[in-house]
Amino acid sequence: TYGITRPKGYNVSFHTNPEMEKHHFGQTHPMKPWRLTLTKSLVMSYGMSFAMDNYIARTATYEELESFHSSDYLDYLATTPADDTPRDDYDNPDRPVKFNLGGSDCPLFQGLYDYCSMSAGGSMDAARKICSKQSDIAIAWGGGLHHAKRSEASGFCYINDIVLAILQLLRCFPRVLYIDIDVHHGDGVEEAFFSTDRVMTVSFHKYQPDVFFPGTGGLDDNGPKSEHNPGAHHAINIPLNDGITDEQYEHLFRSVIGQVNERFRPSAIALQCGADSLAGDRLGRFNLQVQGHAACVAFCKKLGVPMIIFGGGGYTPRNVARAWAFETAIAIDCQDRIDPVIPAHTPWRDHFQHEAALFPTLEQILGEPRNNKNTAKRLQEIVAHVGEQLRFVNI
Ligand code: ZL4
Ligand code: CA
Ligand code: ZN
Repeated sequence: TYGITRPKGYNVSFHTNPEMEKHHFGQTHPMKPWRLTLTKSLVMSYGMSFAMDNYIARTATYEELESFHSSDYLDYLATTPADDTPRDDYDNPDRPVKFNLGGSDCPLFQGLYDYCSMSAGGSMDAARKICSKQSDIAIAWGGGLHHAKRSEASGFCYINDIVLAILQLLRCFPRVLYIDIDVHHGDGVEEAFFSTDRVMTVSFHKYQPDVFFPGTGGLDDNGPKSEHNPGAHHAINIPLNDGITDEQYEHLFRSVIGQVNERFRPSAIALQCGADSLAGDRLGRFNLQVQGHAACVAFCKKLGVPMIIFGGGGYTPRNVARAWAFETAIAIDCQDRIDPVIPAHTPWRDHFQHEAALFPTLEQILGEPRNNKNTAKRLQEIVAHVGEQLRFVNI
């Protein structure tokens, strides 16, 4: 092995479900659950499993899903064919699209309900380990599906595992900080906690209404200010442009999250680590390297509060696996001891020999950089606006 040992003084748990990884959204759909298999294969090849508590995620029960979602919606979701149904039994093009289920973004695929309950089960298990203090950091790469609404699927997300996990955390912690570094706006989580001051949401994302999904999350969108809403000013949005670099993003992240931490004093953190903010992502627009993306995880860890780390987007699977494996290393504090050259015995080196020759390390990712359209002036305005919002926040 690589001599990876347990971190001293704290515990990390790793929640996965190999059954979840086998599901398919369809041949050319960008969401590939097997990126979770790649991630786990890298984590195991490095010997990181020895430094964590490893759990096979439970499937969340209907009652658990009902703590956020409506029963109308869940009932319809549950009518999707089980894993073992032959395809032609349900592949009905005339089936109406209800609750946004069945379009090209959120297709009805075989085993969908199981896939959703496994994703949610992993995130809820992670939350329970944090609540019981058995884990200080709990990792659920199969979660992070931030667009799902109470009664609606949206943007490849059907069940909002993050909302379910935060609802668990709220049973034992007074204040939860939600941070979202996926390239898309974390609209479902933001909306779910619009009316409480016990959750603050902060999303960094590409923002260009009518062009880039979902089109919400402007700088001035800070939660409804109507009728003494305690949740007002508790939604922070960091709208960005194409091509943001590691240096800019890291500086912005430190300034924003540093200020938020001082003012809101979270008792737990929920961090969505969507890897579609990396350079070369099939859907993303940013220029982040693994180092820049992972610096966000390292910064949050240093705040010293218990934390759940979720996955999310990420559409260039080998880059996703690199980032999430490196971020797992940060969680167990072995990032300076692992060899950045990906071990020769990982299954993915066998499968992707060509790429392994060109990009043999964890940090090096494939993809052309994009033109940077973020000016220093605009980023300063953003930081200033966050400071103004936070003046309304009193704990
Ligand atoms: C695809 O190739 O912007 C779906 C979706 C399926 C297969 C073949 C069907 C071809 C790109 C995306 C038709 C595809 C038309 N297939 C998709 C407004 C849209 C309507 C749907 O990371 N068309 C919708 C959602 C976003 C839209 C992003 C990010 C999730 C997350 C967390 C969700 N939806 C325009 C697009 C393809 C597809 C190719 C696609 N969909 C790209 N962006 C979207 O935040 C997990
Ligand atoms: Ca985001
Ligand atoms: Zn995304």
